[in-house]
Amino acid sequence: MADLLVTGGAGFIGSNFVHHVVEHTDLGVTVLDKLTYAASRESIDELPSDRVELVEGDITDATLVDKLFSDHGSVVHFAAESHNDNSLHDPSPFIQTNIVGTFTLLEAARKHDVRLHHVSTDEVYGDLDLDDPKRFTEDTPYQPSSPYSASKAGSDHLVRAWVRSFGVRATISNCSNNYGPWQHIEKFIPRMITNLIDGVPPKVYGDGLNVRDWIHADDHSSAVLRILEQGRIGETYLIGADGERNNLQVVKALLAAFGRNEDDIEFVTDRPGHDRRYAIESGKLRSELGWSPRFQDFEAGLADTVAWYRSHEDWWRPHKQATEAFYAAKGQ
Ligand code: NAD
Ligand code: TDX
Repeated sequence: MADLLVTGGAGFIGSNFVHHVVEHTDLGVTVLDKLTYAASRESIDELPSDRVELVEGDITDATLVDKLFSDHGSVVHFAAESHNDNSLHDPSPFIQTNIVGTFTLLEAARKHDVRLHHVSTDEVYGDLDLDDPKRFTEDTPYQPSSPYSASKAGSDHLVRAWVRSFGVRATISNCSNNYGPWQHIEKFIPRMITNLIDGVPPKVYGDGLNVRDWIHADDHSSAVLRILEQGRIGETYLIGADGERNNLQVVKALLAAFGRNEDDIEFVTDRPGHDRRYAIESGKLRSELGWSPRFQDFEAGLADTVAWYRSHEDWWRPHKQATEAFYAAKGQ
């Protein structure tokens, strides 16, 4: 019996988390993943087979979930539809996976008294104004803007209700924007890096002044592991690494890394309902659980990420054309 079940462990952050667990603990891991377009077997293929097992399946499959929960003491739940632009195009899989899927896991956690950590996003809090000195805290009211963030907010509410009504042993974390290896090229940073590799200008939505609070996926992983091991049941922890940058700053850093003119940017159609700014105050996690991020220098982490995409072209190249066709149809 493996110790830990990780849903979505073949996706971007889930696979980084599985690597982190293999490197920093003795735990055995079962990955439950539907292997959607966003997943990649390659991301976990090279991990030792006596430590990591992949089960291909859907978190909305109650029979499969029940069986896996009867065999595992702890679950970390990453599986989700994760891309805002896709949720504006077709919200349906977001409701199914993010809400019905989380419900399915909660029912199994209740039945088998399994410890569950639910991975969520800062987008549940809506957005902040650019000149607002405030950052999100665990007490910020929920005000999601997109079908994606609304579905994640719904899943968070379900987890809290199952803790309070049924005594499920769960914790929640809400993290800011991640970057690092294995991120699908539909997302901002890998899309811009792979454009630049192809000699195509970065495509920035709207005026490019939208702010995201960047954290390396390995720091997100160390925080989740810490919460799983030491977090208080029923509590929510915000995860962030003080990485606020606007999109133009990120793109200019990438242009510099490629030795290109910093004005070589294409401004494209804005995202409907585009959140202006996210910013995380992670004091509770740091003071209560003693966590701190390892990647303190965003520009250095970005340079590592550029190098990773340069050396993993075989992995992303087959998806580039279809990804760009999706955006081109929307003027992006
Ligand atoms: P991702 O899209 O890269 O990976 C999601 C994974 O879930 C994929 O492997 C996919 O196959 C799997 N999956 C999807 N539907 C499934 C289903 N029905 N059953 C089983 N597996 C399914 O996403 P990500 O960026 O790695 O995000 C992981 C989690 O972290 C999500 O819950 C997301 O909301 C949260 N999060 C992401 C970020 C970010 O910046 N990417 C920030 C904060 C929180
Ligand atoms: O081509 C682009 N051009 C652009 O300007 C893309 C793809 C994005 N953007 C902008 C939109 C956002 O302001 O870049 C910013 C980041 O965009 P995404 O990578 O799509 O991330 P975001 O919408 O902020 O959501 C991410 O962080 C929170 C993850 O995708 C979510 O899963 C997570 O919950």
